[in-house]
Amino acid sequence: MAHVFVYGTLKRGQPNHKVMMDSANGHASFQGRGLTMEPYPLVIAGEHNIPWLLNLPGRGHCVAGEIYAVDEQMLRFLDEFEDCPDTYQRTQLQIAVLEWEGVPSACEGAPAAGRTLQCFVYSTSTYPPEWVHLSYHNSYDSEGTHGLRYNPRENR
Ligand code: PCA
Repeated sequence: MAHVFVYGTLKRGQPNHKVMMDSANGHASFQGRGLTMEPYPLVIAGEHNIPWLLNLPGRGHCVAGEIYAVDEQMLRFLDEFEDCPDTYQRTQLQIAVLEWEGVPSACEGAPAAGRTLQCFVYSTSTYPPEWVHLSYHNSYDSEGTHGLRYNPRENR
């Protein structure tokens, strides 16, 4: 079992959330909401308006997202889905827990709101340099006021 922090299209209500809920891909269970401990640039880029966390700690904002407990099968599926390591790279980040719905904090090793947790995250170090000059978001919503509508994979 591993923890994955998702900040983009994999979140609830976002265009790719369904792949995490499909048991054919493995198992993922929502644990809570979190925030990156360090600021990172979260940009929406490219012709398909895809969200990217640029692996440039110290710039941008602390980014909000969701924490999932996933099994090995789901982790492998997500690696493939995110074209890791060619497009996104999966690294570990320290995440501050904002709200926790997972096992109660009385249970050994379970975090509570206000605690931090190491999570896998799909970010990128292999982006075009001009992306650094895009607007930095602190939370992603494909329908946000930025107007950069995500182009779903099935439409490409
Ligand atoms: N999917 C992954 C990375 C960016 C994206 O759209 C996520 O939601 O965290």
